[in-house]
Amino acid sequence: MYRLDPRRDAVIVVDVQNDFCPGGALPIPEGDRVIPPLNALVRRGTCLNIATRDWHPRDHCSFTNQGGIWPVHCVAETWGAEFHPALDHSRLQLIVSKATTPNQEAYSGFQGTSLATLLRERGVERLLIGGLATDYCVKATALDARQAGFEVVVLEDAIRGVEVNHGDCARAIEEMRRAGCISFRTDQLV
Ligand code: VGL
Ligand code: ZN
Repeated sequence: MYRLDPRRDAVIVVDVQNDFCPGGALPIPEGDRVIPPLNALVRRGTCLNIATRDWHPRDHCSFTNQGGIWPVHCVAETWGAEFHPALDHSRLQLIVSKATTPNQEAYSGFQGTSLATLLRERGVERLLIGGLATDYCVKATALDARQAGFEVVVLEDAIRGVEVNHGDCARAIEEMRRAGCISFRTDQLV
């Protein structure tokens, strides 16, 4: 069991957007399976609920048509960039958009945003992180959170990965663990 502390905990829902779920432009296998456990957690209302979103311009450098490695995805103000309709976004108190300029990639919710400052202003010390994708934005956000001095709990039943290469998710989880992240299932949180 792992006890939540409303005074110092925040949930970060990473990139639960249409394009990363089945039917989207960059679908992550079982991407939508992260939604039920994340909804259950944000609906408790115990912690500050934050979401990040990938929010790219049309000509973002990560797109293959610009020389990048990903298909066009999460273009700001389009369906693909919207939160998945099953995600209870009415419970989200802060939304952080990232990778919003053409020439910069940002997998981490901390990169080029004011997330660290926002968290410190609210007295947050510990982050419960779930969402998409384990081997990209979840990993980058968790590692940056550790660098910024936050405790990190990775929600192991509420993450899914792209797995471009076999073993990427396992390696990402190991990297997060080595950086001091711990992991729990959402049903272990009390
Ligand atoms: C992501 C690939 C490209 C992610 C974002 O949210 O993990 N992955 N852009
Ligand atoms: Zn992206």
